[in-house]
Amino acid sequence: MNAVQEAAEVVSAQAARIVPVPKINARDLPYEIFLRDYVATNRPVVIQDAAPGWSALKTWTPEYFKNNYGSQTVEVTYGVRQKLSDVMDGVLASTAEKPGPYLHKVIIHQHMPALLTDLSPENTYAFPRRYCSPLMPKRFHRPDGYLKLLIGGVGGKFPLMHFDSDNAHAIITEIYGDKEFVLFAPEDTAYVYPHENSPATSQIDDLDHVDLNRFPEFPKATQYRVVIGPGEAMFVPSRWWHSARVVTTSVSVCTNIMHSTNWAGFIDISCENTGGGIKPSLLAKRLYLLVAGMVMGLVESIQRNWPGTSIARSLGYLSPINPEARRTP
Ligand SMILES: O=C(O)CCC(=O)C(=O)O
Repeated sequence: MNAVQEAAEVVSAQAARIVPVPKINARDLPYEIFLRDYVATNRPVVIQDAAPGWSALKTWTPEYFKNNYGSQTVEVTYGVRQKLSDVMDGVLASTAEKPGPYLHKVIIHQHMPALLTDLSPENTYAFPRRYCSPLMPKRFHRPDGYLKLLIGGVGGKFPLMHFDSDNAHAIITEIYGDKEFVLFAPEDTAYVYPHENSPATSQIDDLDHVDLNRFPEFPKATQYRVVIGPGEAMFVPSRWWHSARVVTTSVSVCTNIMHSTNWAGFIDISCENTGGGIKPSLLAKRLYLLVAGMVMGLVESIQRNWPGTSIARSLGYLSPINPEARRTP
């Protein structure tokens, strides 16, 4: 193929259908409507002004992290550990041509718990939170919500296009700067070329320069693109492929949502029988998860239908549908 043909191939890759992700202000998107129209239908949306009470929106700048956490050594990306002041220098020097580091391995409650007060009250759209439930099997139990800190400079990006494990939905709330998301629906999985031995990650790592010799079907995929800014939360439904790229130096947080809409898929994944044959332990696990899911579903509907009652308050911690329920002992 000559250079002209190559250029034409890149253009045709970029010409794949691009659809904007809807943005809706939180005042026009009550939580129940969010659940009904986006979570239950597994469609992406950006919620504007999703966490208006967060003081982080005023204080979390790159300088803030450098000044307050600069001496802390953190895991930046897979297996790479560095002092945060060095990471922040790299982030601030990052350019589209020479992207710096992208921090995505810091779990806030574990590594920088003092930051949690800046994220209070919690983003109400980041619920229900079955991960917090004591009924969740130990391996998946995340009492804190597993809130991740994400920081990158211009051109920096989350290292992989992927979908989240456990059939989880994700919600990423931007605090400082702007970040672009590109999403692909689960129906387009074949067109984004999952790795054979890692089926939740794509072989395509640069969406603007897709090699059509290797990935000829890519133009058949529909790209859902959106840039989010401070206060905006990107809802990524379960099994949706997503990649994130920094537009202007960016700080955000990310967590997962698990409830009735993605529970059946979670059971299938966590009880997958890779070896063949009947495995009684897997059948028992499946049965446990089915019953636990029913109990949590009941608790969620009690909280929805009788909010504020003592039964909703005393059971809410089994599957909190909002931050208040989570705090109930
Ligand atoms: O960097 C981002 O905003 C995406 C984060 C993400 O997809 C993840 O942590 O799984």
